[in-house]
Amino acid sequence: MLKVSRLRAELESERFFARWIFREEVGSTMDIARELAEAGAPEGTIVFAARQTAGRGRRGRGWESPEGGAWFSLLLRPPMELCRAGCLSVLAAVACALAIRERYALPVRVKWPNDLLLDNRKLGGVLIELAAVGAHIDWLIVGIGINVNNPLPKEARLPPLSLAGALGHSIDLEEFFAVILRALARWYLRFLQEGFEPIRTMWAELSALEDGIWVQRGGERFEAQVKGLSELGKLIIERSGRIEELIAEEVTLTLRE
Ligand code: BT5
Repeated sequence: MLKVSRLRAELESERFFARWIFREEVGSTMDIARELAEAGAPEGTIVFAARQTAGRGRRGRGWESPEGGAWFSLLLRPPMELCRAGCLSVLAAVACALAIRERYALPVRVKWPNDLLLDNRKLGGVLIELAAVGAHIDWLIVGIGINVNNPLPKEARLPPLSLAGALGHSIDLEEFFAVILRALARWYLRFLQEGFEPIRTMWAELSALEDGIWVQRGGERFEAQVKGLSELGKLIIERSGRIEELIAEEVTLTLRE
């Protein structure tokens, strides 16, 4: 069980987190965060759940969330255009990967747009949901799921892995949250001040997409070479000699063996 008072104490100096909501069990933390966002909750509102009964991933996929893992949603109100939303998914993945690398000395990598990988196994993922007013973001919820001490799904798109599994022992969940949340707050505030460039640079160092990839887009599947990340967080690829940009919502990528 997450000890809420301890987590609060760990993050006392972190002014960014405006409001904390803890639940034992929810359908999805995304739904609660969305209701709060629509009711005008401030940036920095965070919703945690010990377990989710209907956790979700991207594109209608499910997310298994039994007790022992880190399942939460963070409400942001970045004052920017909708076209920059893709940057936030990359920001969240990069911040989590760096935090885990620093604290647990594990070589976590990021797979655009939203996976956290360790030895090509899936440690966690990021899900973004948002609403716009005109061309601007009204609210944006960063949903993060990371396998920590929890049992893993029997079947998954990528072989799953937990931090406890990687380290060979269970870890202190409150400390884990504190490490992750601190990194998210720092990178987000830096993003607001300095833009996407520092994150893009880190992404290039952490990316698991070094070689060729398979791209699944609608009914189409093709091989491509990764060239980098655009200023808007889109993936730049080369396909049969032509440069294209991929939009996160439209594609699923597989690493080429
Ligand atoms: C993701 O989706 O990776 C985004 C996951 C975001 C989950 C968080 S938890 C807090 C917040 N509340 C929510 O309801 N969601 C967010 P995607 O790339 O689409 O991966 C989904 C796929 O991963 C599934 O189809 C499964 O194959 C696999 N999967 C499900 N549960 C998993 C787990 N615990 N660990 C590893 N893989 C899993």
